[in-house]
Amino acid sequence: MANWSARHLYSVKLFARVGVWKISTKLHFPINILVQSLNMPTDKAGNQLLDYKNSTQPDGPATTGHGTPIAEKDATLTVGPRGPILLQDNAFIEELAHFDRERIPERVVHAKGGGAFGYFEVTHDITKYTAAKVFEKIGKKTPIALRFSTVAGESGSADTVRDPRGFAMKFYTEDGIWDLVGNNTPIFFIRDPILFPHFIHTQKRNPQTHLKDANMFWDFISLRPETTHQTMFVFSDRGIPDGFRHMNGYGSHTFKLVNDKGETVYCKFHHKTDQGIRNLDVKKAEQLAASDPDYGLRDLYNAIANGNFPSWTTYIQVMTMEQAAASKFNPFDLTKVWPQSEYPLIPAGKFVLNRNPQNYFAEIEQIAFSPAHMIPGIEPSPDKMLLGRLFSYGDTHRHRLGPNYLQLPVNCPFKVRNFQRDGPQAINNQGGAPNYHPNSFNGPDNDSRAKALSPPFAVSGEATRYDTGEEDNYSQPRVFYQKTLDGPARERLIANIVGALKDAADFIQDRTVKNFSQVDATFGQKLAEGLKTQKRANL
Ligand code: HDE
Repeated sequence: MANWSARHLYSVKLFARVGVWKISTKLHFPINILVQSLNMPTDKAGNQLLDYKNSTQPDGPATTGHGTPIAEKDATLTVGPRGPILLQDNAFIEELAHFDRERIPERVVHAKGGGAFGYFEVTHDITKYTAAKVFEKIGKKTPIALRFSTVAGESGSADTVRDPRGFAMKFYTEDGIWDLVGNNTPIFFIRDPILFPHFIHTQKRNPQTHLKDANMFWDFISLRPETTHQTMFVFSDRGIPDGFRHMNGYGSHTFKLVNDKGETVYCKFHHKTDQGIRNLDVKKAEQLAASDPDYGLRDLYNAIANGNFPSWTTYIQVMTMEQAAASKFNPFDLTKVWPQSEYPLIPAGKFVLNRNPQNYFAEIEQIAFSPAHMIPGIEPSPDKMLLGRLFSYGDTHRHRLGPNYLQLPVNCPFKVRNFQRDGPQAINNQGGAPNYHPNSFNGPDNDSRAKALSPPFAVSGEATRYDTGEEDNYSQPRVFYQKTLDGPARERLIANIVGALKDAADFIQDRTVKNFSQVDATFGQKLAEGLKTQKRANL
């Protein structure tokens, strides 16, 4: 049994991470020729089944789930041609029973998304900051998975809505899985994780009407002005990226890096798109939402299937412990960026997506990211949002995918040796290895390298609940408004906010305008004017 498990896992992994690359690259050329000769559209996504047919042989008999051939696939077992159906028709019962269980809970946020596979390559030496094996030496390649998503909509919602985009990366390293679960924005709406379920409720449907509700959204935004920076980012041009390939990704949080001497620095991760930033204008995005709501998924699939592999360049920003202690702003506040003039981008590597999923459900729906999946050399910082997330993701996966979600092929690391056993769908149950620690029977033990790369750290302060709502909410948004955006971009920002805020109650509009006025008086004034014009138009 142990051998079977090991072989099974090995072959599944090989299939998932290596084999499919070979299959897909070999096949594109002949399929294109065939598609053209049949006068079919050349869109690879639209031709997926045709490609499948042309690359395979007829598959022999269909079987039941337990692998026995089925005599007649398209008819139930009945008494006479007009029925009734016999209970002994196991093939039929099994088919319906499985169908009844086909859906798993969709992600509570980031439900709509697409993803792909590829590799990360080190291009610059950052070993003076981190001993993480993924950054070990220039030229080193690590297999990766990446899932892109929108945040608020359901699994069937449009890809071209105004929303942050998820940018979740999984690195399959020899030291285990490292997940860098970021967004296309370097900041976030809130800085205390206790507010997250509330903030998300305002993005989702009103519990009575089951409709999106402008009052819920703008009420929360205006009552918690720490949302100002991210709200401005999302209502700027970058709020509707053109697909997933033309946007940057960010680790967003502050992390701690540890080098092989046990020395630590704080760090942020940035991934800049090599395709160039491209955004959709509002009209085009609305049209696409109606005509091709899966625009982002289709674009990604076709680009990769056509050998036009998207890539990104990874940089880090580094802050020493001393700089962090002396910093004027809180370096662990997720609503703030680290100014690049003070903390310049340091190049580290690049990554390429060169394989589409072989099966969406197995590899993308079931992929499970967690900020708690870190590897020696990369540690959490005191960022409260990050610490809140360390709990939430594993918890949601146990609910969505079950307690053994880490044994699914797309999630499993190259090697696991621990004392966890059993539970639903236990695939790698670790054979006869001891299931308790300490033991005298060759069970796994402590790792001195991991210990050295996890040096002790000091914490101090008085424990209480600190409401951080008023911690300098406007100075960075002011820089964004006055320096980052040019005149036309500011006008579009104002028009975009007016277009959404006009649906909220007057008192909420007033409070929101008051907040934005604290960023810049003209900004507030123009918003107020825009809202007035809207009202006049509606009379
Ligand atoms: Fe998430 N988030 N999040 N989030 N998040 C989830 O995990 C959560 C936050 C992000 O493609 C969930 O598997 C909390 C920031 C991405 O599968 C859930 C908090 C950032 C994805 C969850 C945050 C993110 C998720 C839902 C506040 C960017 C999709 C399903 C402390 C830096 C990953 C799931 C994928 C998904 C919780 C805030 C990014 C519920 C509690 C900040 C890209 O666990």
